Amino acid sequence: MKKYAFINIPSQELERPPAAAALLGSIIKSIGWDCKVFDFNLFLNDTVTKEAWSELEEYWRCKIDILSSDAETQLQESFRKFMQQLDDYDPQWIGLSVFSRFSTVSCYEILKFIRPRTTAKIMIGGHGISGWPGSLPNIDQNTKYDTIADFLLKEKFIDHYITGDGEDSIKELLQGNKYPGIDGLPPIQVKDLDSLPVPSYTEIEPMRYYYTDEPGVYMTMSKGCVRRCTFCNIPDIWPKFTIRRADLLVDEIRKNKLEYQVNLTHFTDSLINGSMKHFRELNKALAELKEDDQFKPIKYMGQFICRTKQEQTEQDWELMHKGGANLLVTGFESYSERVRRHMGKNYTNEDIAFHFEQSAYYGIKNVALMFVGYPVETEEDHEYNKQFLYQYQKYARSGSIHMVRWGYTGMFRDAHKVEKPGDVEMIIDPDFEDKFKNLPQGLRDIALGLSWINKKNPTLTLRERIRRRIELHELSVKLGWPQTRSREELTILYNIMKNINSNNIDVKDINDLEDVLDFH
Ligand code: B12
Ligand code: SF4
Repeated sequence: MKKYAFINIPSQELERPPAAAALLGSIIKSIGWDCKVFDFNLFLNDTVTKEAWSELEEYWRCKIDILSSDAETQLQESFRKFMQQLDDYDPQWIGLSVFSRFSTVSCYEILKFIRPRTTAKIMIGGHGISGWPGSLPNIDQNTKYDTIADFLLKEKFIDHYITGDGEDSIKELLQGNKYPGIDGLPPIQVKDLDSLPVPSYTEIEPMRYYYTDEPGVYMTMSKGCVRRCTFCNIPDIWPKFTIRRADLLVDEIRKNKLEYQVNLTHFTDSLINGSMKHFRELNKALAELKEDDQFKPIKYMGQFICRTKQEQTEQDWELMHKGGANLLVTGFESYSERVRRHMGKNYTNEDIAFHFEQSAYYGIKNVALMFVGYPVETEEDHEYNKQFLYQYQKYARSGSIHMVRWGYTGMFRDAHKVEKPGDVEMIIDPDFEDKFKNLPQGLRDIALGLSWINKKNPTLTLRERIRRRIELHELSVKLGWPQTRSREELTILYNIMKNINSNNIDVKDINDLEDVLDFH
């Protein structure tokens, strides 16, 4: 029987087992191969000191360009031990899962170690592989490559790569076929979510992870989105909204409870209430399951859209409560209706009030995702965001609003995508390369994403966006709003500002920024 080693790599949360490994592992087995999942992320965490782990996390996230000799030694030692496990398994194929742009540095480091020491064929996949190759540290001559995957293939670190969904393409590649997504062919979405095998956690049991409250697993109910908000890349990645049958989801939830003692399902969907019909069906089936005492603790979380009052009823909220809705990560984006309308989000502030009221009544928590410095945002719109913090402070204090996230201040992969005749005409800073030449390479595409100005709203400079971002941060702290990922975002903004040449920002601004970095 042919053997495949599926390797999960940093940087990824240690909260739950990696979803791609559990799913693709089962898919590989479904074609008659043996597949063993190795979570190198967890392995590394177990084998290096706390200090080295923190430093490595900074390295993966491109905050530092070089490792200290101690961290480097520990990393190499960890690779050596890990290689022993791989050798013991002796696979014909190795696959690395590159979760996001923060996994590309680790991918490169691992390949540098593994490639000369194995005869197995190597493939990579995951969202991170389409990143800009220059974000890898200490690579100079890479402008001739389109993506990290392209660079790694042409420089012979890998034999193949798969972009986009891996469910169908990985089977095709292993069976020697050409298929969309493989080695640069444009990818297509997974064909049928209902016919996929159930993910397996045998080698990555949820109990072994560092969960905050209780063990959980990720689960995909749908891909794509029913909306097309101007700033969002989801419709580009998954042009079609596809959804998996509710009864199959409930079967999997039941199985995860019985086999792995898992109560919490974290849906990976762009939005779990994309289809109200399907969402009602799911909640109804979960509510029935939860009538049995052993399944009572079952609950779920996921990304959610705020809907208008006409699209929902109070009974929907009651049903969600009965079905185990626990945490909704909701993209409200802005408290200015004008800004939201431009984005393509057409609910009113009254609808937001209804959403929070119902959430609070039924004990469902929210994470509010917000967007500071959207290209049409004026000072008046910014004031609305401040008002949001005052108006809903009671929910933030009571825990019904679990956290707020203010984000990076308008970071676009393709700034021209948000253009609309009349009010958005984007200009990318022509001096970008020169201004940011001292920036750590890994932050370059983030900085580039921020280096725009809307010709129709020219006072909204990067500096002004960051000022608003900091103001909202400070007000959130003052009013007792818990925040998520603030440190991460502000440190990156700080690094970017610090490395701008002639940016007209005086030292005081930077010191102020440093002050706010010191928070909970
Ligand atoms: C849940 C989630 C999170 C969670 C959990 C993250 C974790 N596990 O550590 C949280 C909220 C913490 C998070 C954080 C981040 N995330 Co996130 N996240 C997601 C989300 C919603 C689901 C991911 C998931 O588990 N999907 C289900 C599994 C089965 O799919 P998958 O891992 O993508 O794998 C599929 C393919 O990529 C491919 N594949 C994967 N591995 C392999 C390996 C091989 C060999 C092959 C052939 C194929 C293959 O096949 C799989 C099946 O189709 C996605 C969006 C989405 N809907 O997918 C964004 C997403 C992955 N995140 C993204 C980003 C940017 C981030 C952050 C960098 C954000 C930030 N600025 O901090 C961080 C980085 C996290 C980290 N630890 O480094 C981007 C990645 C884009 C990119 N090019 O980098 C996405 C796509 C969102 C987006 N709209 O752009 N994230
Ligand atoms: S609703 Fe959310 S996931 Fe869908 S397009 Fe808008 S921002 Fe993206």
